[in-house]
Amino acid sequence: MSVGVNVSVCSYSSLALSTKDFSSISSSSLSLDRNILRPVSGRLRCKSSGKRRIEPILAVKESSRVPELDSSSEPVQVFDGSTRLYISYSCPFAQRAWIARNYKGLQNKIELVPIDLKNRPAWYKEKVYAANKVPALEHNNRVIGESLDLIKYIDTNFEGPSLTPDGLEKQAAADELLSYTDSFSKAVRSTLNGTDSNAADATFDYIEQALSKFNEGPFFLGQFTLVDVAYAPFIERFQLILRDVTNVDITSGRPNLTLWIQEMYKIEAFTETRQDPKELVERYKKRVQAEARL
Ligand SMILES: N[C@@H](CCC(=O)N[C@@H](CS)C(=O)NCC(=O)O)C(=O)O
Repeated sequence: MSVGVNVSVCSYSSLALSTKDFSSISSSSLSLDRNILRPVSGRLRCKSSGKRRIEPILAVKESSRVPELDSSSEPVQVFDGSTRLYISYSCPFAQRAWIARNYKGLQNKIELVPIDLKNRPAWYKEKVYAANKVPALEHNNRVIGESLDLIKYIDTNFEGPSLTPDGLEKQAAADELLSYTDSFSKAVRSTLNGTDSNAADATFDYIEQALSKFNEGPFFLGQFTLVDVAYAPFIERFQLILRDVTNVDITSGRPNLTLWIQEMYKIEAFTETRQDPKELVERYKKRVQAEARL
């Protein structure tokens, strides 16, 4: 396979879902999601079937998302008592924190501040987050980063439905799965960049197995938790990219993963944060091509 090196999974805004995804979204979530999801027509190529077919697509109303701040934007009034979540619409790590904030119903408590990473405001590094990355949360006169820490922080320091699993056994399983997230991404990337053709398959087998452990619900620990939040942005991207680039359907022969994906697409806190799949894949390919030219 000749798809290049240094694979990352960031992409850009707007949202579209394939027929399969579309069918799994409840009508209630669509009607509630009025600012984000609007049906439009479009095409999505599905290489796994080898055919080009017309599929309905749901797209984000671009104007409904707050524009990203760039180098020309005025600095925000940092530490003025507001709570702000700095994200990029394209960043899967930031998406984790965004999902947690949405799920807990904190839309009015935590302001979303999207940053244009390609044309970052200088004040972001100087005044907000010295690491100069997203996500970052400004809360109680300090700034916290690192997505896995942040989703735990949001869960424990704010009101709303808990994302922490019940009981010691599930908490131990959560710790194990959260510590596996980097290995998971690394494995998929090594298949995408051609260094290990079997790694993605093996890591998705691990995920399938993990999803079978607690069977009182479709999520990793039965109930919806931080673990689902941590994996969702990555599984979403990898499903699309692997299908398009390697012609592999990660759900094939994996019923637990199939169900998990279907159920995730019923969670508005997640669907509100999704990117346009077609655009996501196109940007991925462009980036890989650019990296290959270096
Ligand atoms: N380990 C960090 C990774 C965050 C990260 O790499 N974010 C990317 C965007 S997806 C970023 O801000 N990159 C900017 C840069 O590295 O300069 C986390 O989990 O939050």
